[in-house]
Amino acid sequence: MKTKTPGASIRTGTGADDLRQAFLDNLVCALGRLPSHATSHDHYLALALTVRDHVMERGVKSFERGDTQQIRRVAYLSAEFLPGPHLGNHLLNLGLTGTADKALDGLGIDLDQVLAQEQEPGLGNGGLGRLASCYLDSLATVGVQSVGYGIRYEFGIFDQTIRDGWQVEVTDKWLHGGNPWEVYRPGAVQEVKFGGHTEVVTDAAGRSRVHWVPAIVVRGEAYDTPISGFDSDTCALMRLWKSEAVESFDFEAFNHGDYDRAVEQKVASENLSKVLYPNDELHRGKELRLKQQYFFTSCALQDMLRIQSLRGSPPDSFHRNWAVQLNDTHPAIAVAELMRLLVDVHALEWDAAWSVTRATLSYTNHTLLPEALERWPVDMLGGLLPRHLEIIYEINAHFLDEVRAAFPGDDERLARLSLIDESGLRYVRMANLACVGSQTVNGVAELHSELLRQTVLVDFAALWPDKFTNVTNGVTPRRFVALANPGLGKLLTKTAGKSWPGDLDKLRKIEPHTDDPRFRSEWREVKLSNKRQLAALIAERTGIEVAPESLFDVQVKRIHEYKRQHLNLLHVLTLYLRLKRDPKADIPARTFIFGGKAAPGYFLAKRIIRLATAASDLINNDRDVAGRIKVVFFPDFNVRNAQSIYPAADLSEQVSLAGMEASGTGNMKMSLNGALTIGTLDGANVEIREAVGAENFFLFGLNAGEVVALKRGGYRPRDRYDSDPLLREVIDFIGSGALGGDVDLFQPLVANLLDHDPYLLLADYRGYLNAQQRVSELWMDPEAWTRASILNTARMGRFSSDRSIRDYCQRVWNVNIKKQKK
Ligand code: B1H
Repeated sequence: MKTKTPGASIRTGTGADDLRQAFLDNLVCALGRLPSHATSHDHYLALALTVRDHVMERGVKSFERGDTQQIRRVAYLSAEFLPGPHLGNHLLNLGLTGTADKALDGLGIDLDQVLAQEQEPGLGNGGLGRLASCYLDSLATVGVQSVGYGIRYEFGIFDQTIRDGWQVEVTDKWLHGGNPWEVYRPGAVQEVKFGGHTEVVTDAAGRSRVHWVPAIVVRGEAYDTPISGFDSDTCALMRLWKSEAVESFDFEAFNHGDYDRAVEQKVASENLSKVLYPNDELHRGKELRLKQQYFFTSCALQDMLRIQSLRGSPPDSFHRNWAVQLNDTHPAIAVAELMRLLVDVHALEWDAAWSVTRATLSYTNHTLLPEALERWPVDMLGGLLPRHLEIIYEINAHFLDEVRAAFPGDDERLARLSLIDESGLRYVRMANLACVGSQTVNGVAELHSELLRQTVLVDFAALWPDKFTNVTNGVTPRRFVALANPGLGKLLTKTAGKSWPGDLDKLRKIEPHTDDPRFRSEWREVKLSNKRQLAALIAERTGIEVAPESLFDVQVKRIHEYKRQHLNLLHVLTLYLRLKRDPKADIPARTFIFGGKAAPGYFLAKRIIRLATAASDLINNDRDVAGRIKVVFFPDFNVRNAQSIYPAADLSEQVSLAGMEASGTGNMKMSLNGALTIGTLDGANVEIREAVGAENFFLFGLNAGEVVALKRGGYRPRDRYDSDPLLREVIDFIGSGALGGDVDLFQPLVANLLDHDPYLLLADYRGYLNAQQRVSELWMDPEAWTRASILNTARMGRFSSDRSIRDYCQRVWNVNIKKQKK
């Protein structure tokens, strides 16, 4: 930390010759491959190492600046990150795409083929993990010093294949070909304790301290991946922790011939970072998951304290050096862990430590779904983290005193606010812990933040109204427009100038061109070309031929009942039945594209996939509807595939039941790429509609208030079925066995809809059909459609994740950002 980095570097020249030479050096010296024998994968590794040098150089220099200036850094604690393939994105950010192309071309190597070699790190389930990665991208871009802390899962989210129409999970092996982006940090190793008991001891100063005697200690090893910013000299760091045994071997057991026991402990320790839990928005209460959460949170906080001390700052000013954001409650144990580190390890008084903790941490809530709210049995948490349970009890005692003072005699409120749920088996409520220990609490879209204050966190909002704020999610326009949709990018640059990727409000500049026929036709040409490319990919992956000129109607996201992919399928099958009845019906050609993974244990979600593939088989092979409708289930929806799908979407399906989707971010990505949305007043749809204009958005369905009222009034889905012949026909069709397979295949879905329908599909069915009719009508007027498409892109500037990060800096982190670039 004391020696300065040299001003000039040796290997990071930015000409094509420099790049080519560095590439060859890496191929031969780092990888030991002769150029004449190298494979495309070797080329990828060599180019990645070359580009990493450039990114690292920026990273090191920006961290050094942060140290000398003693600025407040942001630590984003997240159990998930979904960065997507790095190479193309770095080239874009560094402005080196053309140079790399030229450098490789001189060696007869095709850059696209090289880019295709990268295995993406699937270290997340969906939106929450992707958001974390968009935020690191934007932190680097706007010039905020930051570290994203998480887990280096050996196996990330499974790869999805479709066999006989069913989802089959295949183990993700992202590390098998080697990972050129990460750098192991031997200096940043941490120890993490589990189990055991606590003792009160007297320290050298004669002060009583709690000493935790663990049963097990695990090593956390840091792996750094630099995240570049767009046209920025700042670089973010993604620091992921891998668990290892402290002692790689129990030699005593080994020497006594007990080989199994000798490796047992090692295996158990390594298991902590072995695999990502693939449940999106479902808390299952598994002990290994709690261990994972504590493991990475503890490593992160200890690492921050280590850096703090290297900077020469005392622990009681921790909050001046670090703003720590909790990405949902997955790292919420940080509240107790930071207290433990400050009080037990760094000898701060309780009250001082509490002030520091509260001034450091902030909490983002990402869901209102009750099944996602994390709570841990007191016994489990106490067994694993005995000291933390003591600390949680003490925090709770202080906190409940405060509540009693504010609301004397209100025991019910006290019970609701308590960190411990005592209504039956006792649980620690992680959202309550996060609220109490945080400076600021936010939701991820205006509606969601409002509903948070009115429902899940209503008692906290009454107690501390000023703690609550909103930061609407955003997405990075670098990856999701410039990189994913270069055709559109070129047109935008030609029309709005080249600064739009770093200043997305500039997209407004295309609005005056909306009525220019030439611009419109260029716009259509870009979309059509993206659709042709997607059609080719669909043919390659599924064997299905689709017409690029048809309306591409897209729903890609995790499969979940609340997201209502089955409502979309009700529409698909309704159209099919209509075409069978009336072959001349004036319905424009459509291609319905579905994609998304179901949690492996989520029975109904898997049936929804099966319904989509059954509809696909039936419809695509029925000559009566040939040229009219097609249905595709695109397997293995991940970041790479998303980059091919979003740019080709005409219609973006955002049809969750109002009040259920906290924000959504796919909605933003598609609208930015010129898709029109059909959607409910849910999550960020509300703000997207406001931004793009109600006339450029197909709204339908109950709003959140109506949903509550309908449920309260005793909703009876069967009444809807009985009174609506079209609905009856389509549901009967699904239940009839006509879709192929076993007659009972879809009974569970049908029964669920008729007897429960928890997400009110039958209530929204008619409204949805009507909105789809409006979609078809507008599509038949290509000029009007194009106009609406252009306006979507032009008005989506505020959904750049750069804006979200600026909001966080101002409303949450109290961090200054460098002046916006011109
Ligand atoms: C979101 C999750 C989530 N909300 C638990 N909650 C998980 C919860 O593995 N787990 O235990 C994993 C994920 N993910 C999503 O966050 C919301 O549903 C979206 O609406 C939102 O856009 C996204 C980012 O804020």
